Order: sequence, then C-alpha cells, then structure tokens
Amino acid sequence: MTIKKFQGRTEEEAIERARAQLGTDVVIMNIKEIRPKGILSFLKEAEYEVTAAVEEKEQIVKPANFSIHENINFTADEPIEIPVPKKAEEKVTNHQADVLKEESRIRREREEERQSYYAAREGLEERIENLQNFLEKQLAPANNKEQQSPKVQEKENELSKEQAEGFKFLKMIYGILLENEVDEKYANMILEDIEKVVRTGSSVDYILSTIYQKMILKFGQPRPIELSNKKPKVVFFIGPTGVGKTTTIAKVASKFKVDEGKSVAFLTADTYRIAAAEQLRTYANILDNPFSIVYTPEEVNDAIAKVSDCDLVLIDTAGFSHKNSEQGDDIKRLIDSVDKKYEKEVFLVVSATTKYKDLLSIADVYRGIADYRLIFTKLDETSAYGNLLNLRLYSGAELSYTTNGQNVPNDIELFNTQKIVKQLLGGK
Ligand SMILES: Nc1nc2c(ncn2[C@@H]2O[C@H](COP(=O)(O)OP(=O)(O)OP(=O)(O)O)[C@@H](O)[C@H]2O)c(=O)[nH]1
Ligand SMILES: [Mg+2]
Repeated sequence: MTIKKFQGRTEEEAIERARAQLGTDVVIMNIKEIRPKGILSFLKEAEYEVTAAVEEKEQIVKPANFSIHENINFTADEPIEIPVPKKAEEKVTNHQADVLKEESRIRREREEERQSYYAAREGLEERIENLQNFLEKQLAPANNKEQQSPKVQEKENELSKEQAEGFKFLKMIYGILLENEVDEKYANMILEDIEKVVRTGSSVDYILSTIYQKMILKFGQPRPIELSNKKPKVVFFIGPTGVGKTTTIAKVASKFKVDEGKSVAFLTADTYRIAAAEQLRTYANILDNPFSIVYTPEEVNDAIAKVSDCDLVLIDTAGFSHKNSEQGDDIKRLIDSVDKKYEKEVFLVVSATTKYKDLLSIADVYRGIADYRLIFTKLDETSAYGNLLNLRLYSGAELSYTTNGQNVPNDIELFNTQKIVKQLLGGK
C-alpha cells in the first residue's frame, strides 16, 4: 500500500493531484482543511490536504475463491474469551480438593479475562475517536520510518506479552466485525495480513489504524453521479421492490437542482403499479421538473430527446423480485435501448436491511441486467453495516450514495467510508 499526502487550494484540486500521481484507483483516507497561520493569515486562503492511498494489485475476492489464512483462521462460533493458560490445565489432579481449587482459579481467571475484554471494548470507542489523530501522526515524515518497521523488543518475554495483547485485540475486532454482520470470510480476509503487524509487537493503536486503512481500501473510493459537458446524462435506478428507488431519485434530483443549480428531468418506466408513476409525478411537480412515462423500451429515446437540454435525466424503474426473470428482461431491454450517443449510468438500489443471502442473489441477478454502482438505503433501520462491505466485496461494484431516512431531500449523502468503517470497527 502507498500512502501520501497532497495539497491544493480546494478539496477537488488536492484529490486531482492525488489521482494524477497515484492513479484513478486512489482512495481518499482523510481530508483536512489547513487554516493559514500568522498575522496576515486573513489575507491568505485556506488550503486542503488529502491523505490518499492506493494498494497494488488489490482485487475483489469472491467467497468461492477465498482461502482462509492458516494462522488467523477464526470461526464464527469461536468464543471471544481468551483460552485458559495451559499451565493451569496441567496442574489439575484427580484429587477432588485440588480439582475444586483449580476450577475456582480457572473461573476467577476467566472472569478477569472477561472483565478485561469489556474494559478493552470500552477503550476501543475512544481509540476509534482518536484514530484520525493517530493516522496523522503515523503519516508525519519523522514517524514514518519507525512505524514502517515497528520496534521488535529485545527481551523475549516482553515481546510475547505484546504479541499476546495484539492477538487479543485482533480477536476482539474480529468478534466486532462478525457482530456487525461482516461475512466471516471477509473478516478473515481483512485480518489475515494484520498478523504480521501483530507479530512485530506493534501497539494496539497501530494495529487498529492498519485494519482501518485496509478496510477503507476494500470499500474503494465512492463515485457519485458525475455530470459531463455532454448533455444529458441518463441515469437508471433499478432494484428490488420497496427499497426506496423513487424516493432516492427525488433526493438526488433535489441535490442537483437545488444545491447545484442543474436542470433535471424525470422519466418513469414503472407502469406495473398505477400509483408508482403518480409518486414520481408528485416529486416532479414539487421540483418543477419535466416528467413523462415510458411504456415500452422503444419509446425511451424519444422521451430522452424531448428533455435533451437537461443536465440530468433520471429514470425510475419498477421494482421486481430477483426471482422474477421476466421483469428483469424488460428492464434490460429498456436500458439497452438507450441510444449510444447518450452517456448512461445505472445504479442498483438496495436496502441495508435486506438479508445477506438475498443480497448476493440480487447482486447476481442485476449483474445480468447491467453494470451498476451501488446505492444503499435505509441505513437508519439497521445498526449492523456488515452487508455494505459484504456486497461491495462480493459484487465488485463501486459505491455511490447512502440514504438514512424517509425525508426528501435531506436523508441522502455520499457514501461516507470513514464513518462506516469506524462503525464496523465498533465506533459510534
Ligand atoms: N427508513 C427509511 N425509509 C426509506 C428510505 N428510503 C425510502 N424509504 C421508504 O421506503 C418506502 C418505499 O420507498 P419507494 O421510494 O417507494 O421505494 P421503491 O423502490 O421505489 O418501491 P417500488 O417502486 O415499489 O419498487 C417508502 O415508505 C419510503 O419513504 C430510507 O433511507 N430510510
Ligand atoms: Mg418506485
């Protein structure tokens, strides 16, 4: 992994510099505003500094191809408690009094371990809060060298104590990832390289920041709808029933129209339900957007041509069950019918509350319809965000937006990778 800092007069300029040097796969880890200092500071403009990373040969691994690392091979049903030290077990004799004494000692030790687990977990939230500061320090040139090759302690017993702490911490993080419904295979995949870091006796903060960075890279850089000079950009929203496609279209439209002053038109191909078209028409009226209904794939180009002076044409589709292949074929025909002269993008809208197994089938079925980017809705209805990572890794699709409530237009944001990763690691 390569991590570097880039500065610019705006966030975009700093990100552009990072892309120019590290390539388009670069992932932004952190954005910081640097306020000018000194007496004449008010004459100077603030600068922006981004921390960008790129991982070489990082690839999406599907569960079927994944082989679990032999050393960090945790399993879901493995208890998080630390095993009783071997020495204690050896001491157990057949003599009853000794056995009772030994049992009570083991129980006491277990209780102590449990207490220390909960204490460590409490401390974890604070560590995650301070993660950004730690990352900053870690990336400062003076500290870089030391952190790249953490000090190996000379005395063997000290080293093993630090390693034990590190593994204990790793195990706790593993448990938290599973609690948050990260697939066991992906949790192992994330933690497998971290073992090397733990073996060097690195601090818990360093281990945590390494896991954090690795997860940020796994999520990749989110990509929202990007307008080009070529008008109009045609954007489809596809996905299962009731996930929030129509509501999300209204939120996106408002963001572009009200916040960025762009012109937006709505088309709907959802003619399965009478109320569906009316729902979008209502939003069109509120936002004063052109609106029309497309009944057959053949009509789509005429409908786009009528609003071709708009920056953005958002097309709503009927939700369908991933088990209904016929409706899927209709949507594929509709998307494929769009004239090549138009730039088009497709977003698969999925709810963060959908069961993992169903999400995998949805990802597969919709892959047969078009290449898509992902929008996750209803983040407000779950506190376990593991599926966001699972689906990203399973489908390989890029991320774009998340929505977190029914309010139009406010409850939408660009996928906030830093925030999601912190929550997956046990932060608030
Ligand atoms: N809690 C919550 N509810 C949401 C969110 N987004 C949409 N909804 C609600 O989910 C319900 C369905 O939303 P729609 O936008 O009609 O969903 P759809 O995907 O267009 O549904 P179909 O057209 O029937 O396939 C509505 O009650 C929305 O208010 C969200 O982020 N959080
Ligand atoms: Mg709808």
